[in-house]
Amino acid sequence: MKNKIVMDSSGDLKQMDGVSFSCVPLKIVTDSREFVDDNHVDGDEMIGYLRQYTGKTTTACPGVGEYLDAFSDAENVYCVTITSGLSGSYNAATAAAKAYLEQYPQRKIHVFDSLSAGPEMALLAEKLQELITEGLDFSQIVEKVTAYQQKTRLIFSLESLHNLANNGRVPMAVAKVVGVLGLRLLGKASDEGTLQPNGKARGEKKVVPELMKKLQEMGYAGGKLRISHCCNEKAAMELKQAVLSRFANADVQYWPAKALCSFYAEDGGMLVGFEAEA
Ligand code: X90
Repeated sequence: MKNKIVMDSSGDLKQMDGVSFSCVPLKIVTDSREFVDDNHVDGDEMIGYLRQYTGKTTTACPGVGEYLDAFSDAENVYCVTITSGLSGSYNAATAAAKAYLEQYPQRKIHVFDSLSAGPEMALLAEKLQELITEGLDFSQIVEKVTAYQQKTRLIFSLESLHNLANNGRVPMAVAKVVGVLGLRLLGKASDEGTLQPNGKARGEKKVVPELMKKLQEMGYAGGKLRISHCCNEKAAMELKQAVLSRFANADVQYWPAKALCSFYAEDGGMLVGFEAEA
């Protein structure tokens, strides 16, 4: 196998066409159950279980061994992880890359710290897929995807930050602001790859118009846009329609978040990755 894309499960992709691809699962762990975020986990069932579960829940990033298994026997590995600002996944992948090169010095591997999550990671994987298919060599691909990453952004709308706060990923004070009177927290991935609140939507109806405003403020001008949603296909569809009515030729897709992003984005949450012009 010549080229392979490896991404952790927070990228919300199950498979990719025309390229070798592996998704390395994170885990959601409760006292009585463990949900491995692979292609078999039933996200809706997990959300249902967690709704009635009152104990402590944590998450775990993939281990070095899991990354090594995913790198497998590829000559060129391109690995994309969730932000190192919120997870140990990037560190595990980097340690695995080091071990891989020690074992196979003639092979090549690059680990991209997405500084993001969900659909922005998917955009990076799609760019890798495109450049691999065009037949570019390893160093050109790394250079182009690194440059591309400067143009991609992530924004989101969250109805609850309970799990983020309980797991120390946002300050409790930020989480407390939401969860009142249908308020949704809007935010973006900061340059450091952490969660940066930047607005509120009062009620579900305001979410799509507010996200449209944010998109345009942040330089979206009709490029690729990807949406992951947690049990909120309605809002994802509405956002797609709103984007297409403003930018008729935009390439917009949406899909359900896998388990890790569903756990943190929670019921109703929506993540939007997009290409910015500026
Ligand atoms: O290593 C682990 O246990 C995983 C920890 C992941 C924590 C954050 C996941 C965020 C998922 C929520 C909103 C988007 C925030 C993105 C900021 C960069 C999605």
